[in-house]
Amino acid sequence: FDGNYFQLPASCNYILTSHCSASYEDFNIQLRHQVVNNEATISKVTMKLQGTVIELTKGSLSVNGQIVTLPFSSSGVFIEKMTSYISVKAVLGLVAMWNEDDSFMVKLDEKYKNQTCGLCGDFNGIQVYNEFISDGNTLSVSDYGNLWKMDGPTEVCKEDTVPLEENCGDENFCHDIFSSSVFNDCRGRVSIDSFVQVCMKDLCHCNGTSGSFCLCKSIGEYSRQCVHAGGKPEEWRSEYFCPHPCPESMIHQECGNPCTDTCTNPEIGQVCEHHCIDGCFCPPGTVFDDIHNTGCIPHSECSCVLGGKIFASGENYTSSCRDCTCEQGQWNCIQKDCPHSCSVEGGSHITSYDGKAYTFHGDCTYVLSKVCTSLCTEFTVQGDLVKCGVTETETCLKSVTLALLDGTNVSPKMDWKRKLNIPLSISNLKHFQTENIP
Ligand SMILES: [Ca+2]
Repeated sequence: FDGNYFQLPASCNYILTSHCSASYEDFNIQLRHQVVNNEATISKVTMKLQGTVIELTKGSLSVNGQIVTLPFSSSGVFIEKMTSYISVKAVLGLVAMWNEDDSFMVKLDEKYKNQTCGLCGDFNGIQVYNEFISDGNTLSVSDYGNLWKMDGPTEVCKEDTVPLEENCGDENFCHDIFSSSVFNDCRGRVSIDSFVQVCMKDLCHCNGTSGSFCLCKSIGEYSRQCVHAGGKPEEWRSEYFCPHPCPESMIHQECGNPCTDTCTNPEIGQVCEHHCIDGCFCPPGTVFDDIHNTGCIPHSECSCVLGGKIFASGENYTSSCRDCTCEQGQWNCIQKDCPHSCSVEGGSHITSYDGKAYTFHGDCTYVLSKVCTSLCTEFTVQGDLVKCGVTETETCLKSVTLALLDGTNVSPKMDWKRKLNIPLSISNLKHFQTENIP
């Protein structure tokens, strides 16, 4: 938290940070290192956030022992997958991000200043106090690491015996790397001193070659810290220098928008509240195809989904009420004239034009339907509901009256059944006795 950069090459489980100066521990974050194919990675992160236990491993996530899928939200904890990172937010004032590989970041609210311990230090604003210099004593990195090692119940983890204090590189060479013009915007935001020290140690692992490989992790971390401090490093990776592989159709960026525009959410990047992050992103002008999950495509090629079926861009579907075309992942619809019906059944069961069914026991003449929007009423349908049994709830539709504006005859033999369909094509004023209505 205080800006010190150091290197701890070990495959143990460590307390990264915990809330240790209060009687109740708001948070405790532990992470386990692992070396896979000579590459250091983080294999597991365990977070206790106000009693909620979150366990993150590559490709799997559990909360209080239950496997969950993302996005997840419960008990003041919100976990989501963003471009290249899994983000865990806790209302207590903590945001953590893991790239499911070698980078884990935790950002704490100011209220925890001077109240934390673990590898991240005491958050007192002073770089080496009380981490590597405490009560007048100086601690080596491995001593400091040992302080925060947390073995599992049946585990005795030994740190690798790498000569931590050895320097192999030239200080000026390392200084030049972090002072390079691609990091101009980082100057004054992140101190390069501790990065230069680690760089000199890194060079012990370069096997005397001029290859840049052994420095990529440190330069990558400097770049991330710069972004975290509000800077914008230029793209310093290339095909030949610390290349960062990305899935096909994606590109690597040091400072990209973590909220990915997708086919179903094409403008989320514009309302993103997170600062930029490094990782693989869709190139400008494209969005992530979250329908086929195949990569980045131009927005115009996005498919649409309806009732679980996928429609390609430009495909149509037609229903009784509208004609729709899939355009840029959205349905563009033209409304059609669309007949709906309203019915009275059994003398008391009414179903409205919009499908709402209800029961009403009347004993009077009622307006079943009329035009309300124009001054001249084009039609009115009235129904006489009367009691027709021994109990209050036995009612019948005794007669229906259709009142229209002009005087064309309507056949009384017209099959009314129990439904009246609109729009009506008759224009008349007529009264029916509804013998044929039960
Ligand atoms: Ca400190």
